[in-house]
Amino acid sequence: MALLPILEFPDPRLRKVASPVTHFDDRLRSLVANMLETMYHAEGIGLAATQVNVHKRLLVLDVSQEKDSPHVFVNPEFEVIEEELQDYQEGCLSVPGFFEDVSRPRAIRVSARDQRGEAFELEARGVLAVCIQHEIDHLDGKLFVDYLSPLKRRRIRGKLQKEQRKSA
Ligand code: QAP
Ligand code: CO
Repeated sequence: MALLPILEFPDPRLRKVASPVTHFDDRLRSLVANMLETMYHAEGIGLAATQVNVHKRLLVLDVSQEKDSPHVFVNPEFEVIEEELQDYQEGCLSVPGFFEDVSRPRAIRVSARDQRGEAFELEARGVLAVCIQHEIDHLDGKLFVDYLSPLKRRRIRGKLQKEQRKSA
C-alpha cells in the first residue's frame, strides 16, 4: 500500500470531470486500498479519486467513530429523497485548515458499485448524506468552497496559495 499525494485548492486539476470506471480489476482494487490508506492517514472521512489526481468516478469514505467502516462507491449516482436542506460544517482534505457551513438536501438515495463491480443502493441522511454529496461533487470538478461567497472563497484561496508558496 502507499500514501498518495492530495491535490490542494486552487489546483486546476481539481476542476476536471471524472469519467466512469469500466474495468473492475486489481489495479482498481489497489487504487481503492491506497485511497483508504491515504484518507485514514490524513484523518479524513471521505476522499474522491479526483483529489489524488485520478480522474475516474470513484470515492471512499468512513464516517464511523471507530474508523472501522470503509465504504467504496464506484460510478455513484444519487437522487434527492428529501429536498429540505441541512447545514453542515464541511471541510476537505484539498482545502486544509478551513471549515464552513454548506446547505445540501438532507436525504438521498445512492446507487453505485463496489470495487468488485457489485451493484448496491442505499439511503443516506445526516453526515453520510453530506459526505457522499461532497465527494460526488469532486468527481464533477466541484469543491465545497464553490458554495461560499466569492469573498470567503478568495480569502481561502489567498491563504492556501501563500502556504503552498512557502512549502514549494
Ligand atoms: C468531506 O472531508 C466532508 O481541513 C470530507 O485540516 C467534510 O474528510 C464531509 C480534514 C465534513 C462531511 C463533513 C480537513 C482533515 C478532513 C482539514 C474531510 C484538516 C484535516 C476533511
Ligand atoms: Co473534499
